Amino acid sequence: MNAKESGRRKFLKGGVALAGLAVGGLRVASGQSSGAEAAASPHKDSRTYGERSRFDTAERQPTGAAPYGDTALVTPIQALTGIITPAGLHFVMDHLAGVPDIDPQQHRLMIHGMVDRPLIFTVEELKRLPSVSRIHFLECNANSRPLQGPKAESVQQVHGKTSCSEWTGVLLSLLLQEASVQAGASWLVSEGAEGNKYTKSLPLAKAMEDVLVAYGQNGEPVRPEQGFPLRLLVPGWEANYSTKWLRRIKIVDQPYMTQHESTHNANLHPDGKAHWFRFEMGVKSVITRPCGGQKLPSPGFYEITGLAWSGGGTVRKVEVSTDGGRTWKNAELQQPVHRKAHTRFRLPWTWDGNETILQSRCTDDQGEMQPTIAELAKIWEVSTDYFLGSGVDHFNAIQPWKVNRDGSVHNALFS
Ligand SMILES: Nc1nc2c(c(=O)[nH]1)N[C@H]1C(S)=C(S)[C@@H](COP(=O)(O)O)O[C@H]1N2
Ligand SMILES: [Mo]
Repeated sequence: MNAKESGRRKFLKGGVALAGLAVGGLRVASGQSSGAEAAASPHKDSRTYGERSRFDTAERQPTGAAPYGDTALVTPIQALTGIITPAGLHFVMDHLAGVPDIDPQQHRLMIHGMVDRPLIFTVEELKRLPSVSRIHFLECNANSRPLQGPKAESVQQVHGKTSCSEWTGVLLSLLLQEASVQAGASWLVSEGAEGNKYTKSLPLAKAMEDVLVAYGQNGEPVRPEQGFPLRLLVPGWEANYSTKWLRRIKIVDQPYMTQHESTHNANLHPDGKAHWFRFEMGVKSVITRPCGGQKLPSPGFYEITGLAWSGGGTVRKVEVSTDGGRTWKNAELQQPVHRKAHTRFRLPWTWDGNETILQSRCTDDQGEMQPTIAELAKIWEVSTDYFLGSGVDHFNAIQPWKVNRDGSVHNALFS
């Protein structure tokens, strides 16, 4: 027997002795094995950059609700814990050109237009400047659009166009001060580096408030799908302002109505008028467990949990109803609650086995409360059926999930 083997034997013996000590106290697995000895992971070498377990199967999904047939992948928000979306599960919205393969050494960010000092930065030069890290959600304006058919049961398909990360970068206000913005400037146009030159107009006041030029996401460089090596991060606003693969910012004196934003981001209303620019995302929450498509195995205890957020500020309160809206209880909010960030809420619940409806509603620090679909229809002066149309944006109505006696959970938005 070599030294290694005898060491292993001693260890096994020691293990048996420990199990003996525990008898009577804990429920020990005496005489049983604790499962087969773990085989080596079949993955490629994961020591230099780790991979998740092969038993963890949560994935982004393509969604048929892609507004223009572009790449649209949605986050499995039902599988998330806490408030951070793992980078590999962050939702993805790309218009036409796909993800560019950018060498950060070659990449430049140019700031020009109505400025006294036009500037060009390399990524390394940006990293020398004072940085900030902030936790913020991104949400596509088309998120939560009511769906019909089997997809409507899936919280991922309906509400998965939102994700939340810790973003690190330089405040855009700092770069604009360096460039010295001229009097009369009021907007900027940002441009991405992909083939079709994604462009988007942004009011200068917002740019000076809390917008980031981000190079970091959850402790590592921004992922290629999210805009490597640089993206704009416009907190709380429709994610289409957050230009990925950012390479140019032009300071101007009016919105430019670029080809992309005029054809894709204008929002037609039933009266034939269109909203050209919409900004802040509304106050919203959704229960992610239990949620549509899931099945409760039996009556008994369940923790109800979900996510809440508001483009206008900070989540102050999330109420949960487990009786079809007759009574509401305050859920516990995971601390600290971050501004313009996903906020995790939790409420203990015991299911008695009867049919019921679960729903959550969020109130933010501006006093805005999430509406029911009937209230939203009133505000928009439309019938609730209007929301089944394909052009609906900024839909933030309360999401009811119906629990049937067999434990199955269904989307009850239209019942
Ligand atoms: N360069 C570039 N930036 C872009 C887009 C794009 O197609 N190209 N899509 C926008 C839209 S519509 C959304 S919803 C967000 C999505 O960001 P994500 O893919 O990191 O989730 O990026 C925005 N920024
Ligand atoms: Mo979007």
